Amino acid sequence: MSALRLILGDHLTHGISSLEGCDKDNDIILMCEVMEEGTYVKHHKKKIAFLFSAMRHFAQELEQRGYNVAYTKLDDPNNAGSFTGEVQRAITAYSPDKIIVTFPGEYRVLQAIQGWESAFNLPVEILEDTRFLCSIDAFQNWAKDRNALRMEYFYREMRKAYNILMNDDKPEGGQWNYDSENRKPPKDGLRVPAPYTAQHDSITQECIDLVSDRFAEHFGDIEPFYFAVTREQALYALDKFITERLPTFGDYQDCMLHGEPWMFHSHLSFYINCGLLTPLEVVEKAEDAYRAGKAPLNAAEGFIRQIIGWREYVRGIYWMKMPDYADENFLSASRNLPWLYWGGETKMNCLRQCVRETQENAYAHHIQRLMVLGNFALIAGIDPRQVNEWFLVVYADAFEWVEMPNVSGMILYADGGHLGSKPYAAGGNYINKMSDYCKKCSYKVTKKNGPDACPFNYLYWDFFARHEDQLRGNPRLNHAYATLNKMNNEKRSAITQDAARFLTALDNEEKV
Ligand code: FAD
Ligand code: DLZ
Ligand code: SF4
Repeated sequence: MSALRLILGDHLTHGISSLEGCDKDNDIILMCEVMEEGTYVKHHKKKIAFLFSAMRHFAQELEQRGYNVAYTKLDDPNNAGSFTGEVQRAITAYSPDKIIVTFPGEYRVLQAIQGWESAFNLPVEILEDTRFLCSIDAFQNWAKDRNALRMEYFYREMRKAYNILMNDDKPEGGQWNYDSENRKPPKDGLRVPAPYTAQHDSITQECIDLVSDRFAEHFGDIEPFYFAVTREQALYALDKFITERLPTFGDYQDCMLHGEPWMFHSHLSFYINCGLLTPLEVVEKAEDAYRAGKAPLNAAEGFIRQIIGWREYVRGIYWMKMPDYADENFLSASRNLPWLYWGGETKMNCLRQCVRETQENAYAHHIQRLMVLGNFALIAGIDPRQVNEWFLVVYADAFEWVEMPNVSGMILYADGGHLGSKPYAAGGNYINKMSDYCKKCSYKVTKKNGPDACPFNYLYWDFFARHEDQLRGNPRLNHAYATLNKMNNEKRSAITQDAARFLTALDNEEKV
């Protein structure tokens, strides 16, 4: 008996379930770089080079551990171009008795895998992805009897189940959540530590050259390239985060500073999502730092909540709601994604900064994704399919299971409130409070109307006015609707006219 064990680009963990019980003498480990995965959406160049290099390094480690690895490089002349084609080729070459694969991170890939049993007339075992702390079934059990799903309650269950930041059966410090302590605005002279920059070896250089050649027209800068591509490097990046950034992670979690793309965030999502790090080990390191007195509770709790709370929660929602999730559009948003998301010129400094940093780094931190890029997409009424595609393309950590709930659920309210209790719409004031972007902007954040007023200000009210029928019944929006309804006709018509003028210019690809 021999098995063909397929390791996908986000399965790069030595303890992955598809390697369990492997017969090193007879089983074949298949890994493949395929054009279909690189182009079904046109991923950022850095994302592709990162994944290819991490895959090649992982394959090398597997070989060193005695596995038989069949690795297809993208430029192999025999490359069949897709997972299905490569599995077919491996079956012809090795005649395995069965195929084993860990549950994939995208519904599209799951569908392809589910077709292999009949296509190849071989048993296919799809194993649980045990790197996640909550299985898909466990999430559905948790969700099934609830009218409304809320991350906070799910998160508490996870804390208890894994005994993380617990004091017997009570939350450490007496509170489950220290979010209110995590919203400090940036103070003058705030010093941000330099981010981890890995040196690249010949394998990474080969991937950079390959991507520059084959994906030349894709969005994004390929160099400089500083991602960790091995577990050893990713562990180093983790340690560096724990010592240098975690202590202030909580305080400045929501801050944005001109020219500071990394802030006090961990920049570990790429490594966790592709498997170089596991979520549990990252969380345990953060808890250890807190227990050793090296990080305050608000920082450790805030960080841990993102991983065992949000990360697991969005995955649960994705698998519970797919495939219909991809088509949801509660607010019937239909505007085309403006060119400025691809680097087109804009006078809005916040958007310009966030897009430029995304282009350079294949990374933007959470508050940039949520409050600038996402908030604008929401209040400008951009088509969820196009917004989802953009977010899947541009970030090196983007896989559909995590990207789609954040986009359709968290920023666009396209699911009508399944993931979050209200749309995350905000005017320019919030961006001004949490960043220094407005100081260098052509628009005036303090002005509410007129050609030089911050567009976020009137688009915000125009959004609530446009969607009054769908949103007014939401108790969390009572305050917003009370304020809107107190506005006199003159004010309301100024908002409508400014929004119409701005959105027409946006649609005409004028520089706004
Ligand atoms: P940190 O701020 O240091 O957070 C620590 C870790 O918590 C992250 O590494 C990540 O694993 C996890 N995390 C934090 N927030 C979330 C969240 N909302 N959902 C899931 N995990 C979370 N994250 C992705 O991994 N891939 C995506 O494609 C992605 N798309 C997003 C799209 C939008 C519109 C928004 C608002 C958020 C998105 N996120 C995504 C979540 C979050 O922005 C990123 O995980 C985070 O910015 C990664 O940077 P970091 O590692 O420095 O995170
Ligand atoms: C994103 C991506 C890219 C660009 N290329 C590959 C690839 O060549 N081979 C591979 O195994 N995976 C790749 N991936 C990740 C997949 O598109 C997909 O997200 C995961 O396989 C889902 O588990
Ligand atoms: Fe962004 Fe408005 Fe501030 Fe300009 S003024 S940076 S558009 S929030």
